[in-house]
Amino acid sequence: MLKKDIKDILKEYALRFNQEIARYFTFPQGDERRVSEAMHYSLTRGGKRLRPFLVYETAGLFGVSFENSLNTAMALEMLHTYSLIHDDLPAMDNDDLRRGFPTCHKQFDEATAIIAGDGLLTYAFEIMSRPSTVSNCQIRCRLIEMLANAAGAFNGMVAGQMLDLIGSAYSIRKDDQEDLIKRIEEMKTGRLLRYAVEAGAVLGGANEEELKALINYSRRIGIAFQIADDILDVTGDERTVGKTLHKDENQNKMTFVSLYGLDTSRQIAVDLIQAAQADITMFGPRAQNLKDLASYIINRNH
Ligand code: GRG
Repeated sequence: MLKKDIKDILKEYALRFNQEIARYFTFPQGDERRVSEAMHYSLTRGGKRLRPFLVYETAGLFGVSFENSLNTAMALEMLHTYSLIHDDLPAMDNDDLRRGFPTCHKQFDEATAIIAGDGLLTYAFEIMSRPSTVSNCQIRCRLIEMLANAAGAFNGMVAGQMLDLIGSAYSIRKDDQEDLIKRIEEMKTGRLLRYAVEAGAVLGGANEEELKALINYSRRIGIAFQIADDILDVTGDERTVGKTLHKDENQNKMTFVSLYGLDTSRQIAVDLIQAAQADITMFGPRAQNLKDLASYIINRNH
């Protein structure tokens, strides 16, 4: 039988995932309905669903079903979507286009977009705290703490965003620039990708050795993902990527591409992906989708 392409496997998962979103929404009758609509708008306009897929595939290594990984996957996608809404705001990246559609503040208004982000962030934790996410309280608390840590201000996504906004990479020695860029990218983009894999492993009851291997895999794909994003910013097609491009260059942002150029950056990403694939050989053919996804991450066009 012909092997299915990872792009199609991801699309099929995204379709299934998208069909479940309605179950997570209620739209109040009063004027407050507007914020639910804005949350729903941003969650349902496009999105590759990479993070949910990573949760599903990693948990699947240990026999966890789609249904039993769905709450964790959904909460993570909501949290990711909040970060995109806030990142697009005029005070941050000031973007009009996200996932090929008007950004939340363009479709609604700025204040609504801010609280839609807040709403998605809060709802993510409500979903995680539900007994249906995982019946074992200890595992549930562990997953919630891990998510707060990955998204948070000390060593997580919010910290990465702060560093990125300060944009201090230009003011330091060249030798230290790569370290700083890696730190920003590991926190800003990497921590949620890592959470996806780690949460899947915890849901599946992975042992220490398995968890370590999966964390290594996720850290490497996290950096490669960001490098691919930086490359797309320079070489991509705006209609396909679905967001404004050349922003890094226009904002004079320090990235792997500005530091090393396109070819070396591509090579660094390829090496990372090969190492990530080697990290998970212990899982044998069951991890084929995770291996293929790693390659897809650097070969994607959006
Ligand atoms: C506002 C606290 C706060 C954080 C924002 C995630 C983030 C931090 C900013 C987004 C800026 C950005 C474009 C980062 C590059 C990596 C990234 C997260 C890309 C978007 O993820 P994809 O490609 O997007 O998985 P889809 O739309 O497919 O979900």
